[in-house]
Amino acid sequence: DYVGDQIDQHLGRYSQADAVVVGAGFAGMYQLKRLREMGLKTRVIEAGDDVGGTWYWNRYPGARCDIESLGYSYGFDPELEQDWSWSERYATQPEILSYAEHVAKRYDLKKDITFETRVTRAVYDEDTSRWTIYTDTGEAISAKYFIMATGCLSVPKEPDIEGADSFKGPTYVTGRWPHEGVDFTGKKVAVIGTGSSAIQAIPHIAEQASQLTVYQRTPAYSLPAGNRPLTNQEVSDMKGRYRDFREEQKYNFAGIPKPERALEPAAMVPPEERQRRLEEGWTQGLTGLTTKFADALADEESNAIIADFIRERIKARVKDPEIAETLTPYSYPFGTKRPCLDTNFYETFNRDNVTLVDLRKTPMEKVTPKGIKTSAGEEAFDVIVFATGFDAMTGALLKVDIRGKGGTALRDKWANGPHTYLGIAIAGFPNLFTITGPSSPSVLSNMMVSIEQHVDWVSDCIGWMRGRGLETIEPTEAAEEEWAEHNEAMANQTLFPQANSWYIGANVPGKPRTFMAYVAGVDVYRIICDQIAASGYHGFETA
Ligand code: FAD
Ligand code: N01
Repeated sequence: DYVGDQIDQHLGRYSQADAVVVGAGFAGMYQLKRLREMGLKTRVIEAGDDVGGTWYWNRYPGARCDIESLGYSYGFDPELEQDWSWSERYATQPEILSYAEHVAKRYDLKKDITFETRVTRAVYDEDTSRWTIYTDTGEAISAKYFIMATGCLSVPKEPDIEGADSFKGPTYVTGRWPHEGVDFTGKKVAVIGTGSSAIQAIPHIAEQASQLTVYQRTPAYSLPAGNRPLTNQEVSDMKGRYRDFREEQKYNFAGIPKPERALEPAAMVPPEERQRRLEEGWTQGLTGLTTKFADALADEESNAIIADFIRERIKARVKDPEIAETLTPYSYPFGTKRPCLDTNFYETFNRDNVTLVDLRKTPMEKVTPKGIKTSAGEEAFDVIVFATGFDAMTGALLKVDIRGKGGTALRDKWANGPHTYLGIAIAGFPNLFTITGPSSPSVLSNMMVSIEQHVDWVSDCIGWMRGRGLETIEPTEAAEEEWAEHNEAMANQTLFPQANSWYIGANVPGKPRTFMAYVAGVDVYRIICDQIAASGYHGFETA
């Protein structure tokens, strides 16, 4: 590395910036805008060849948002929200990507973004209090502030199925879908997985493929999306009250103001009223059912009322009772893995060209050159689609070799699971900030709301430091430890730890199991973050 550095210096591939931001998804784009407005020379480095992050990479058929589009958008500029109009209740991936393009153009962001470039390594120098950030194109950038806006769900999980590379036909990963699309017409297709991505893609693939076989390990709880075009009236009503709505988003549990969370636990709600609430919640999207009882995610009996209701509805959507039973989830409480919204997912299994394989009964053995082998035998396919998820929360952070004070590797520090202060900063890694990092509410919320809150907090913190002539900021070990304990205590008051979810790293073999999101809500979390800033950054050390 030393020799490489010397060569780079000699060739002049060292550059200077005030801040380097990694990632040009919604987090990196807004971070660039904020820092640039503060007068910082900012470079954004992005692996893809355009902006949009998640919505750039996940181009699989049926990909769309499951937070209502009027709320899944930036709130930082009252003019931006007036000059963009969403067309459907839940926006498609292409529409969200064109929104990202629109934002990039409006604020002229691309001039400071270097595309098709991956950050591979970052080293903190205690003598200069600066980071050197290295890229796979041989550039090294020296910067005072180093911001990882690399996404919670941006690194597809490495295939953990034996022989995954041996298949002779084409394979596709939902999170790295080809830009030109895939034509499944006349093909015999296998889809592995039944998480959110698979649930969106399967109905579309089934319409094209001659034969589709779905390999399911754990059934999901999925609710009907009830997607539809938005009326002009709905759009203009929201435009009339957007400013109020943005405030409601900020001080709501999940950044989704409607429906409001009930205050009573299920036990206090009479049976008829329970039923009324469940039926109402069924049509109200992602948080429709979890908001119906105050203890929906904390009490097993309360949760079971909701789960039973969903199970009945799933069974009513599938004609063959055996297939219906296989698709019905029992092994974990509702909401402890991220719930899904679907359009015709369950009905797809009523089609003659679709088969469901229950991997709990006939476990996956391997992928072969011809197809897939389970304990029941081998099946040949033309195409395999891996909808097997992501190395979530820590994947993108740990892919970069980040070295803090004393040369400590972040990978070593996090060997037993990620420790951060507020999900934003890490002891021993001064001036490094993580947008929606582990131990922040991030993935349990409307991420646009969480992203904006983090970017604003980080930008304000940098502004505060500059105003005082401070060079560095980092959390104390004690503050980090206290935050970790608080996180764990909060998670343990809920049912979340009961599921083998990606929230706890259970989906990636060998990954340490810790609950990686802050469960107390974005409203509570925002207040904590604001109070910490107002106190002069309690829990941080500055120099
Ligand atoms: P990303 O959009 O993931 O952007 C991170 C960027 O960093 C990527 O472009 C990546 O290429 C780049 N990057 C990473 N590492 C490096 C590196 N080392 N060098 C250079 N570049 C790098 N959230 C919701 O709230 N509602 C939804 O409905 C919703 N739907 C989703 C659907 C899908 C299919 C997925 C995968 C996620 C969904 N999410 C949803 C979560 C979504 O990730 C966030 O809403 C949001 O888009 C994240 O933005 P981000 O900028 O933080 O990260
Ligand atoms: O990934 P997942 P995803 N053998 O991890 C199965 C967001 N998102 O890409 O549960 C066999 O949820 C795995 O089975 P199991 C959202 O936050 C949102 O679908 O591990 N099967 C599971 O069924 C979401 O939660 C939207 O037993 C294997 C599936 O693959 C997150 O992204 C759309 C396997 C993976 O499901 C991730 O969703 C898409 C193996 N070896 C994504 N390995 C919206 O709608 C994994 N599986 C907004």
